[in-house]
Amino acid sequence: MTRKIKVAAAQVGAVHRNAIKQDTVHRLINLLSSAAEKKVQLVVFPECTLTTFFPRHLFETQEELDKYFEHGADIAQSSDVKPLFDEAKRLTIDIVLGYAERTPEGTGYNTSVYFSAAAGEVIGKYRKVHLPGRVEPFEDPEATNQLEKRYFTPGDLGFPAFRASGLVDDAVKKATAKEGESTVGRGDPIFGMLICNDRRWPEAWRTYSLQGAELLMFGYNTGGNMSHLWGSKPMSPEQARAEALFHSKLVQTANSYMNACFSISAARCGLDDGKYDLIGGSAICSPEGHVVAEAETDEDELVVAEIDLAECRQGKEKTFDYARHRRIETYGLIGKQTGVVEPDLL
Ligand code: CDT
Repeated sequence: MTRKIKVAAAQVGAVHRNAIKQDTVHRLINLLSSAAEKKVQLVVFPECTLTTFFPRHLFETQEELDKYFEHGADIAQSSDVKPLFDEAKRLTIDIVLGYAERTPEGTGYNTSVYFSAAAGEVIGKYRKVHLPGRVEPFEDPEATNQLEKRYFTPGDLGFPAFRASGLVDDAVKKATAKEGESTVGRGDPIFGMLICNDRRWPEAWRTYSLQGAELLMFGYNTGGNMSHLWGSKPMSPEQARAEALFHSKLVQTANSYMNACFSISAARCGLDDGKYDLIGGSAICSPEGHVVAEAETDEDELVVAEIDLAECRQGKEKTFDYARHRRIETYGLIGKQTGVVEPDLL
């Protein structure tokens, strides 16, 4: 049995602070057109795709900050972004889009939605749980800030896996399932979304794979030289960038393997405003931990692969057959302790 889908990461290069949102959306539509030419069924766009990565800036007024957020309950109806969703529907391509969400109640979230072309609407929503950086900017004026803890509230939706229809042939549905026959690995594909820093947290991946996730998708904005945040080990900007790329690939390949799922990562990259370096490295990984396709540039680029979700079965049924091998009676600390508590001193 095969469960093949043609998927793509839509990597997006520099988006400057003064970029006009409609122009950026136009770039995304161009990427979608290339995807259609290649018969891609699912495209993943980056974190906060629609603007520059604004948490690096300190804004004086709420009005200035709010220009970077999408307002209203349904992103697919937001006037600036609707053309992208309309085009996705017209081309019958599902999309994942990351954006800054301001709810009608005024809360700010770093959000991704899943738009299903078959359903003609958003069927999945995820709000970033792990917000990196700080509330207050650094005193050093040379430092690049990461003010996500200032501008966003941690996601309140958990890690909700969901199924999307219209992507694989012969998916077993509730109505067609035969009584007594296992439907595991035969229904519509099971998906999950993460956002950037979440990809570094194994608990997030595991919560999805416990729901049978076959494909995890995430966008990211990862600085090439964030020495103020990453640590103090002396490194050249080139070494720091190489290290950031290495860790990005490491967490994606390792977690794909340990959770027996495919993954797609999509970078916002390039030099925003000619000076803020973001790594590229968008990639599609297999459940055995291999990179099957990856970006070659730090610009707008479509990274395409045909993946067969049936390949998840090996890991899910052998090494990582959770029902047979997990020992939850020993993992209690994970659910009840946040920080580190060391053993008593000798
Ligand atoms: N956007 C985001 O989450 N970026 C962080 C880097 C900043 S913390 C040094 C990431 O984990 O890639």
